[in-house]
Amino acid sequence: MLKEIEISRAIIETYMNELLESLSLDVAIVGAGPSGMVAGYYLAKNGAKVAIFEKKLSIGGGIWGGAMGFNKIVVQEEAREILDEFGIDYRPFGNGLYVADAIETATTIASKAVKAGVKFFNMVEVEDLVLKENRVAGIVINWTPVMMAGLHVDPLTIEARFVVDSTGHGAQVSGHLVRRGLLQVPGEGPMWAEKGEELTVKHTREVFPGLYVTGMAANAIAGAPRMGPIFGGMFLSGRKAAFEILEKLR
Ligand code: 48F
Repeated sequence: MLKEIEISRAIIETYMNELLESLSLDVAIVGAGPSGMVAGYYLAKNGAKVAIFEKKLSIGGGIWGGAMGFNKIVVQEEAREILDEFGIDYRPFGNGLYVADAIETATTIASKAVKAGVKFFNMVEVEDLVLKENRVAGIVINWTPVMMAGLHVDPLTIEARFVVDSTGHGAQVSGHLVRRGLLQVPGEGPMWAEKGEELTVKHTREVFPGLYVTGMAANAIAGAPRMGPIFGGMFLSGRKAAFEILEKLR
């Protein structure tokens, strides 16, 4: 017999156990876009305890819509090996460019990240950082609907050895240090695809003790150009952050 409260119990117990298990992490990634999910995948695959917090209901960030809703993405030669790592199909388009399906890309990266051990918490917004002795030591979380409704509800806290700001164009998590005068975020520059792609990987780094930036957030912090719907830099940025953090965790 199907009992409604048993269905409820199954969900509540399982979710709460995962949340409890994630109160103390090696790495808390904020934002389930391409750079955050790729970082999570490589971290978890190599033994780190990692969770991704995403404020929207859907994960995938800017992947789904390709460009202007045309749901294809472009990846350059340098990042093709990451499509291969995930087993995402692509088609050569000449000039060192490859085209992949946005839906396959988002779902495959998400699925491989979950299978590697990443815990996803969607509909959870990171509203602040934990800062102790001049080091980022965790994140402050709340339900997205609470934030949207502007309700006066106190948040919860997750402890992490490293936090990764993968929040995209707005570099929202780094913004919490900006408003305390601890960091500067000039914002991304206008479109220049080649430079933007190169710089997003270069600027992937620990911008404050305990805080890494990836993807478009890295360019926003450096005032570097946006690049539009080419995604190789996002993948390479996520992988770079993962391996640097893994090194530091050791
Ligand atoms: O924007 P997004 O896809 O970040 P990315 O990894 O990739 C950028 C590309 O999609 C694209 C591009 C390609 O060339 O330029 O734009 O840098 O994903 C960022 C995710 O972070 C979530 C947001 O909803 C999105 O899914 N996010 C933003 N702020 C918060 C957050 C927050 N405070 N808490 C939780 N999630």
